[in-house]
This record gives sequence, C-alpha cells and structure tokens, in this order.
Amino acid sequence: MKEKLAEIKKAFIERAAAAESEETVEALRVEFLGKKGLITGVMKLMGQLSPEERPAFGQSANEVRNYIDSKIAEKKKEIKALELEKALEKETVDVTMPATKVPEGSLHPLNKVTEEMKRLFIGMGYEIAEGPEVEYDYYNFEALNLPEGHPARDTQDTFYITDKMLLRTQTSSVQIHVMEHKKPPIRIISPGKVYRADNLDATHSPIFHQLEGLVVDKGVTMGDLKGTLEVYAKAMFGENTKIRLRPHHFPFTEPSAEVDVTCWGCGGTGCRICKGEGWVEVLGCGMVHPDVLRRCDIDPEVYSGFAFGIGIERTALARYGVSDLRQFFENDVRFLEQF
Ligand code: 2U9
Repeated sequence: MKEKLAEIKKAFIERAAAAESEETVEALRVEFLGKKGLITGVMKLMGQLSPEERPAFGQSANEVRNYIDSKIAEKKKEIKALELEKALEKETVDVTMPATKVPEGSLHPLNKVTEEMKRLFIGMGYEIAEGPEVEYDYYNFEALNLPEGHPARDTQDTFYITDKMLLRTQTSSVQIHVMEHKKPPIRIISPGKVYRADNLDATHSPIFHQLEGLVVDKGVTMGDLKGTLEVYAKAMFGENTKIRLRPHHFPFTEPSAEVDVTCWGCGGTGCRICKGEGWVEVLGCGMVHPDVLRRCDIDPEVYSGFAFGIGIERTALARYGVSDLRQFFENDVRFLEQF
C-alpha cells in the first residue's frame, strides 16, 4: 500500500509538471484530492491493514495529501503570475506610436453667433431666459398687442397645434412669462427657435432663430436702448460701426425703430453687400408698449422698458458672407467646417 502512495505521488509530480493552465491544475486537484480521488481511494483501503500498521500509513497518506495540496496552490499561483505577465506584455502601450487622429468638430455657425451674442449680453448683466416652443396664442400674440384678427398676424402665420396652441413665431412669449413671474428690474435675453409658415428659400425658413432682449426698470429710456445697441453693433460688426434708428411700427413697442449699421463691407461708402446704401438693417427695437407691461401687472406709470429682436440667421449670413440660408440647415460638413 505504501508503494501505491509513492506511485500516486510520482504520478502527481509528473502530471503537475506538465500542467500549464489553471483548469488543468484544478482537474488534477479533483483527480487526486477530490471525494472520489486517488488519495481518498487509498485511505478507504486502510481497513485492510492491521491496527498496528494503520497509524504509520495514515500519517504517510496525510503527508502525500498535504504535499499535493500545497503543490497545487503553488502551481495555481505560478500560473496566475505567468498569465498576468503575458497579459501585461500583450497590452503594453507603445507611447512612441503615432496617435490616431480624431477629427475635431466645430460649432455650427448659428450656435457660434448665438454664443457670441450671449457672452456679450451676459457681460452687460443680462440673464438668459428660455421658454416653450409650443406656446399658447395668448403669450405669442394677444399679450403682445396682437389680438385675433390683427393684420400683423398675417405676416406671422404659423403652425397650429389646436385653436389656442401654436409653434411660437417670436421668442417674445418668453419675456411675457418672465414678466408675469418676476417684477422689475428685469434684464433678459431669450435666444431660441421660432416658427413661421414660410416656404424655404435663400432668405426664408419655416424654422429660424431669434435672440430678443428686454430691459424693464424705473427710468429706462430710448437713450439706454440706443447705447446698448451701439455696444452690440460694435462688438458684432467692428469697432468703427455706427448705428441709426429709423422709425417703424411694431404692435408690442411704442415708439419702435428698425436699426441699421454702417456696412461692414465698405464702411458706409456703398458696395455689393449694402446694395450701394452704405447701411444694412440688422434688427428691430422699441420701448415696450404700456399695454404689454400692464397685462403683466407692471405699472407703466412707474416702470418703462426697451426691447429688441435680432434674427440669428440673418446675422450669421452677414457675418460670414453666406449667400443662401439653406446652407445652415443642410449640415454639409464641407460647409460647416469652414467656421
Ligand atoms: C416684449 C415686448 C417687446 C421684441 C422686438 C423686434 C422689435 C423685431 C425682428 C428681428 C428680426 C424679428 O427675427 S426677426 O424677424 N424683431 O424687429 N422684436 S421689438 O419686442 C418685444 C419683446 C418682448 C415683452
């Protein structure tokens, strides 16, 4: 029986030397030490020995078992270390290899001018206000002095969700929401998408972007409006830019004006950009109509305000010399990567 133990140990040593994976070592453990393993097998035969022989045999069997057990643990550890070494070797990063070039994106030109405008007005103490694009008729039209049947609604035909809900035609609705909830002083800009039932061509789109501004406080005057627009025009179109206000009519402002800037192409002498005029129209503005303030529970005897509206597409067309507005929406990378 002692020979049998020696045979088992010898067989184990040979097999263990050849084992190269954790699975093979585990299989060896089961084969030699498992419940139905070789060692358990010889232990069962102990009953055939005389009582005198049993203790010595038991001790030898235990020694072989402990030997196999520790060798298996040792072998597993060795294999693990070897595998780690192989993995590290395989996964080594060669920092001297040339990197894969990740194509760098750029801001969309509409976002670029919007961001520029936002930065400028934030610098002047304005806060950004946002609101829903699906709006009630009241906030888009009625609150802004455009009751049902008003002729100016024809120029702002839009997409209706229900009789009373529509896609906003101007971001002025946002300012009405703000004035309903916040009392003056108010100094906000509302950039965002607006919708109109227009056909898409080189200068029109059913979806476009606006940035409107609103300032309401005690003693706000047309002079404040003009000063603000001068700062805007110089930042947007160049330090030497001059502005002029031409009287106009908007239902939500009184008095109202359209604003021209000296042409950035010729400086005012006349060129292709300004069609020989020397001036280019860039935005609309005015003093907030007292009825609009009143509807928002702001007393026009105490407070006054100015507002202005800027078309983002129109500004971007001018800024970058783009001739067709549709290019902003086609998402052709060859066009977009130029900005
Ligand atoms: C409130 C009161 C008044 C916003 C204004 C304009 C003039 C204007 C156009 C510019 C180009 C629209 O995108 S465009 O076609 N906008 O001319 N917008 S005054 O007046 C307001 C806004 C909010 C409560």
